[in-house]
Amino acid sequence: MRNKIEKIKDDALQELEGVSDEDALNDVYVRYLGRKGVLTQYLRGISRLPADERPLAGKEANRIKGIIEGAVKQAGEKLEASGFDPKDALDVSLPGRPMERGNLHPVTKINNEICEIFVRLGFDIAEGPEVETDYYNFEALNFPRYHPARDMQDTLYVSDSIVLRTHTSPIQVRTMQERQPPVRIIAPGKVFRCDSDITHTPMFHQVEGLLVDVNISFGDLKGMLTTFVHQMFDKKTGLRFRPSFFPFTEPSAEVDILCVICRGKGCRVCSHTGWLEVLGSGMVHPAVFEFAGYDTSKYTGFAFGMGVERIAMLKYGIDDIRKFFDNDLRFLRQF
Ligand code: 2U9
Repeated sequence: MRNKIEKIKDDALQELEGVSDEDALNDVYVRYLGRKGVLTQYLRGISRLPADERPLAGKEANRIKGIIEGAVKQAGEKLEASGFDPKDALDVSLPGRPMERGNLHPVTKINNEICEIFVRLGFDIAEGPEVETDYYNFEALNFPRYHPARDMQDTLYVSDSIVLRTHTSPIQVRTMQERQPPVRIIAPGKVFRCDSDITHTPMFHQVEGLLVDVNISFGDLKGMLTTFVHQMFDKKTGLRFRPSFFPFTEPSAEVDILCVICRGKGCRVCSHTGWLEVLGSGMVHPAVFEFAGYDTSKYTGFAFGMGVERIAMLKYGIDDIRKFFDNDLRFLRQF
């Protein structure tokens, strides 16, 4: 009996030595001194001993109970004094997490590249509001009242006469209203259209350009845009001007480059035509000059427009425009 009670005491004291938080201390207390604890059971067993052994065994057991209770109390005081709980541990000597280095969004990069090329060619950058009136977005650009582009299916209307701009052309209209030629500006910015699939998003970015002066010809337009394509892609990139139609330019032409994937042989990317459309252009329609109050007998000019995401897709070989807007860092980190 005596050996047994000594062992209970030694075990309890050893366990109390290793206690490092309040939960562990409570656990030791319950296992030794609780209602079903080892020592409590031992005390109950004394009543089954022969009558002459009971007084000594009881005395000894109570002495050990006092020792364990004292040790529990001491361990509790020690924990409280240290105020330390390993769960809250903070190792201030650990090195900090390295700062991640960010990078520009691919659309911002291509937008900057386009703008830099035209700034080097002598263009100024102009800006304007994203919420526009029907007048600046359509009327002053010679869109007939019932032109399909004005339809709700393409245009995001704020009210009957207020729209989210569908192109950055209103910037050029506002600039022409403010100043007389010579004008040589590019207009970058967000535009909005009610459209969504692998090549269209409801918001995308455009860079448009306008050059107005005396004696400006279609030859000037071709020279300027050929220089742009050679600087943006590659000096050897073949290009062609294909007749097109826009209400605000006449004549109009779309510019295609030789497919960047198959170099003209024909593949899935260029729909087996060998060519990829990169931008639209044309000589400014006299009606647009009339709206701006420019003398059409004196001035001519050319304009052009391109989708920034489309140029980025062609340059980086991306097949789905929506990847630019998913904000997936695994995609964005590649640029
Ligand atoms: C004024 C006069 C003329 C801007 C132009 C285009 C041709 C054109 C498209 C390219 C792809 C839009 O993003 S896109 O869908 N743009 O093809 N834009 S000429 O002409 C102007 C602009 C303003 C006062």
